[in-house]
Amino acid sequence: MIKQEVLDALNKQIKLEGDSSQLYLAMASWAECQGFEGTSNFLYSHADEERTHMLKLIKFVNERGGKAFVPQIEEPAQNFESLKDVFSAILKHEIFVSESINEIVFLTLEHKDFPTHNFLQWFVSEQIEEERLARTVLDKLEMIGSDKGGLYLFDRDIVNLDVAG
Ligand code: OFO
Repeated sequence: MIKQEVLDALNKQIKLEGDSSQLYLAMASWAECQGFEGTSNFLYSHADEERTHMLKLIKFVNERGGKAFVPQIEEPAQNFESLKDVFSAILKHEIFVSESINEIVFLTLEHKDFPTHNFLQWFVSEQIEEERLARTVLDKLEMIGSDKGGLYLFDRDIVNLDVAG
């Protein structure tokens, strides 16, 4: 049976993954309205990925004899200055999510909860990938600056960057 403290932390993480999904969804919608079709598709699909992260946690908690808490949907940021602004916010958010995962991993060690520790390794690897992806995209956007042609090509080619699981 899973310890209450670990259960609480996992339920908090469920909410964080749900919030992540909403954030990507709002960014996708913003990008779509700005005419960045490739970027919006990338972000829509990422919103779905975040939802699968949330589901993974919900199922694990329930399988381990806990009760997953399905959180209320929070309103994410809706307006962004630029694509660079979007991806800076993504990187900041993913670093925050990684820290949250790392804290739960630490908690599982304190409680000698090795099954949860083992389960969370997937999230540890996933966060490395998500941060890497956000940094790669951001580096490209830094190079492009406000060059319209560059942004057009970026939006066309971003589909090739979506390698996160
Ligand atoms: Fe769930 O990986 Fe991003 O937040």
